[in-house]
Amino acid sequence: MFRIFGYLWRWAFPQPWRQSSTWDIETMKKEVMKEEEEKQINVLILGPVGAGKSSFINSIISIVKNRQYGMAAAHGKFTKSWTKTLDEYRCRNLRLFDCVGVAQTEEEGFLIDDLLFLIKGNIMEGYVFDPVKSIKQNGEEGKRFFKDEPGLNDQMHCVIFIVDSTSINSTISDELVEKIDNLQVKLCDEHIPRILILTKVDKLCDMVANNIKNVFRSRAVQQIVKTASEKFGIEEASIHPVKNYVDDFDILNEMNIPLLIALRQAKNYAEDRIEYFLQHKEGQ
Ligand SMILES: Nc1nc2c(ncn2[C@@H]2O[C@H](COP(=O)(O)OP(=O)(O)O)[C@@H](O)[C@H]2O)c(=O)[nH]1
Ligand SMILES: [Mg+2]
Repeated sequence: MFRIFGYLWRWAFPQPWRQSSTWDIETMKKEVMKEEEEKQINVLILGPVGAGKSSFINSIISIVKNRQYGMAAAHGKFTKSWTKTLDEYRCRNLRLFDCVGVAQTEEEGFLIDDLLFLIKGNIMEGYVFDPVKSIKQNGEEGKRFFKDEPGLNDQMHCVIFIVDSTSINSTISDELVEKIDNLQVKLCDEHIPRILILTKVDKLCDMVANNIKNVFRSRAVQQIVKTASEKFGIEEASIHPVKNYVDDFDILNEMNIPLLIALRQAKNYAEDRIEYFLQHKEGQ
């Protein structure tokens, strides 16, 4: 009898598969968005069209402003790349770069070489990316926009891959997985950290749709994180399930926490990267 009751209890109230250190929003906000910070942090947000990149940027800025923000327009109906090149959004000391870069098909998106140059800070603002020719093969135009010795502020300090969680088991293309794979190898060589954000977890299971607080209790979300980890070769601890602000009117603590947990890791990794770069440079 008790055993059945215990089973039902665990079924109704599953233990969290990931312990989040706190659901206390003020502590989280202070940790992630320190007002006094001056060091500039550049984060490149990469992912296919429709993955939720613009919505993620809107969500982060909404949390900081404590009201809805919609400048990083989320164009749900467009299937082709809207963010043709690179859009920059500033949020305190954080610069978030919205970039399609990796796409579902081989023809779309950027060339891996160009992406790497962009991440290392070699490509100057205003350059129009060519889908078939890398900047190095782009003659005079390429030379004009190529910076040989980029400084710390020109570089991306962390890369966030954004993928729609509902695509993991179905529509995600081999090309996209391969492109992210190839890029990861290069990022690793360059000591540039990366994390993966899985959006739209509200569409994965009703328990999360009803209450985002269940995100770390949902077995469906846990399973998707595991599958994504295997698919992309990214450790589970660097994969973050989130629900973006899309049709939500109010800014809510429980919505903010998973988003801030993801951003906190990106910022921490970015700071580690900056430290590494400075130490490495001094050692030269
Ligand atoms: N349900 C749900 N929809 C989302 C979420 N994030 C984005 N979307 C929707 O997915 C579509 C594409 O989002 P968008 O941010 O434009 O993707 P982008 O092309 O990567 O910038 C839009 O219709 C968004 O409203 C999410 O977490 N949950
Ligand atoms: Mg977009």
